[in-house]
Amino acid sequence: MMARAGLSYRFTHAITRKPADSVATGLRAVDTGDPSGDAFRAEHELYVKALQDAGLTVDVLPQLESYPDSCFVEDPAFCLPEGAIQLRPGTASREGEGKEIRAALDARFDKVVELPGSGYVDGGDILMLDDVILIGLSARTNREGADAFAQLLKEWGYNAEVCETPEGVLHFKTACSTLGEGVILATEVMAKSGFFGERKVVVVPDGEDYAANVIRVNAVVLVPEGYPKTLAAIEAAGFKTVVLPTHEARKVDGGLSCLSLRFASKAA
Ligand code: CIR
Repeated sequence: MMARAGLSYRFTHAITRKPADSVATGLRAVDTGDPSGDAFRAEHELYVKALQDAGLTVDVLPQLESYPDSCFVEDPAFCLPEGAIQLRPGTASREGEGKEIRAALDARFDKVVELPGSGYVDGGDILMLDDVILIGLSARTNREGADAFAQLLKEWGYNAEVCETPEGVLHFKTACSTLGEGVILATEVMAKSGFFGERKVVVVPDGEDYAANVIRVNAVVLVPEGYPKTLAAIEAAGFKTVVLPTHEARKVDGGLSCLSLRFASKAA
């Protein structure tokens, strides 16, 4: 079955959530200091403005103190023009975020379904390419969840493939992104994984792996601040960029993609 074109539509909307003060206790692999709620909210405002400047209507949900990582809205849901899927994040402190984001999905989509079964999928493990949606197994996304999600996507007319996120990488998309026009940005390890077949890959220069997580939003690619070699590589590949600070998000392993759910409304 051929997938519908995944990335050739214009995004019209995004859902975000203001970082809570409790983000200071957010999950992280390595402790490099606690993020500050105030500083994170200031960076978040710039992020929301960049999405608006790219032409999106942005819903900013209120901060949710009971879920320290809840500003990373990419993980509890996945959005397609046909509808949204409420996911089940695969770590105890975040599992309930699916229910928390449900009302925001219902407000924007006629069709919202919950991930079938009892497996786990984090949205950060889902990479949408033009002809296939890749689902990375990780410490957060298990086989049961990935298979159930792939089956659901197939029922909606999309090609889906399950692959292994490389060892030590939090989410599949921590190490790769789509730049648009069929081009992928990936760390060297991810680029060598074989997941991308013959597709064109821009490899993230040495020492800048964090910058593998960028987002293409309509005419521009949003790139994290502080990664000049990656920025130059993306621009050399012909993409227009906007640089944004992610210093607070980074302290709790967050990047640009995890801070929003981007989608095209059905009418667009
Ligand atoms: C977590 O560990 O779940 C958060 N501290 C960071 C989530 C980042 N999300 C993403 O990469 N999709």
